[in-house]
Amino acid sequence: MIKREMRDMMVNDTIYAPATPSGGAIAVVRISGPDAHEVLRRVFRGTAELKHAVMRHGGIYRSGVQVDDVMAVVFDEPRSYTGENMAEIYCHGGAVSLSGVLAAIAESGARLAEPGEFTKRAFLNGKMDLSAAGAVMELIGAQSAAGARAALRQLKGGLREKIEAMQQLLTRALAIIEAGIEYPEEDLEADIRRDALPLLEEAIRGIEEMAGTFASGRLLLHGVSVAIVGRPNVGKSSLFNMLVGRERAIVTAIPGTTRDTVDDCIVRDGVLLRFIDTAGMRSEADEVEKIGIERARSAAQDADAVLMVVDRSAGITEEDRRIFEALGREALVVLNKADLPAKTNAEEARQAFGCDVVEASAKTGQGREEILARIHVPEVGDADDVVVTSERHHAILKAATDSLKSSMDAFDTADLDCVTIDIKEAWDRLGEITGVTATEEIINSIFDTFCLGK
Ligand SMILES: Nc1nc2c(ncn2[C@@H]2O[C@H](COP(=O)(O)OP(=O)(O)OP(=O)(O)O)[C@@H](O)[C@H]2O)c(=O)[nH]1
Ligand SMILES: [Mg+2]
Repeated sequence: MIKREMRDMMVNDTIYAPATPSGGAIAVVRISGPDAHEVLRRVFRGTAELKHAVMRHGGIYRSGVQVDDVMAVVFDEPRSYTGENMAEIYCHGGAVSLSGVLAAIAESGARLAEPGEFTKRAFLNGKMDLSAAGAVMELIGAQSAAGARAALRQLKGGLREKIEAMQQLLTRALAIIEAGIEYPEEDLEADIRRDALPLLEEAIRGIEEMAGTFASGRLLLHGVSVAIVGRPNVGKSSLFNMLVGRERAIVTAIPGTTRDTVDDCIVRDGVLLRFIDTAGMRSEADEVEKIGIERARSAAQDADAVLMVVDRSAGITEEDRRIFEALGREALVVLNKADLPAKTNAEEARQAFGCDVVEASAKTGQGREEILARIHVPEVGDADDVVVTSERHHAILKAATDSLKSSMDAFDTADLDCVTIDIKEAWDRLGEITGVTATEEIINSIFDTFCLGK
């Protein structure tokens, strides 16, 4: 309903946008809307007639002057990304030629698209459901192969299929219960229970299972964050550089070098690991350093894993113990500077902290593999399964489960009207994932996060 209203509002204009980041050899400009082919014809003179999905060579002209030599293609509605008439121009990526092409298009009756407007139109025209549309951005932003695979799964409609299967169970349960409401005199209550409850139970199980994949999904897409903490000068930044494989953070012999958190990623076994270097923690710090220490603390709280760095050549100090206690969570203790004479050892550290310990040297690279292997990566499900990757979807699944549980409770009070209200509520919540029941506000908020030209 909402979808149709939104579509009616936007069908009448034709939009355009560059679809590629600036600075490349080739830039792709997209045009979509009822006049897309017309707009292209006004600016393009090709060697042959434009035809659905056939690439043509030609020039783009602005006020009679050629601004670029390009390839162009048109797509007939509904056989296009957006479901509307579309055109794409593959022009040179130089700033001057590209802006000439864009100006020519703008002068021919198209308006610059808003971020995400192409995909929004694809959604409104029924080319993809809302979960697939959201996955487009996740795919573009994915930083690991596994994350990209998870997004691609959703793009192909994997999540929609599961949601629709759950909604079907609820529809069947509703039909049974509503029949009972219509014929109250027949005293069908026992039958209704027998037939409807298993459907609700199955739906709850299915939805909870989906919600349970969020831990994996979050990991696949956003990776595992690993905060590196410890007192000043123990070699946190050196270790950080050693782990990410480049000189990213500043290292000096002066305690208090790192003042703000710095992060960088690597991909290991298909999973993204995001390391966060932090300011050394100490009590007598100046104003700036204090802020840095506060950030270090919150990074350590929020991270999926913590590396607590101790200078093996200095031994375990009171300050190390205090920092560890303040962490209040498990960490992998790294005894750094293993290339220097030792003042402590792994056994002693294990006893002092009660944690897993690795001896390493940021200077020689010793211990890198061991650290990476011991970072606890929570069990990641098979990336080829459908996994929930979005916080919003996770919250919706939780809310739907709650509604269904309360519908089961309402059964006990034998108030069938209440039961159906809760089931309908759950059905609607699920529909917010695929978009059938999403409000205009929800739809807009999703596309607002998109990049231009997508
Ligand atoms: N020999 C040796 N020196 C190291 C090693 N790791 C770091 N260092 C030295 O220790 C000093 C401090 O290193 P940083 O990496 O800046 O230490 P940090 O923990 O980040 O220090 P802050 O940012 O001040 O908290 C530098 O002089 C490094 O060269 C190591 O494994 N072996
Ligand atoms: Mg540092």
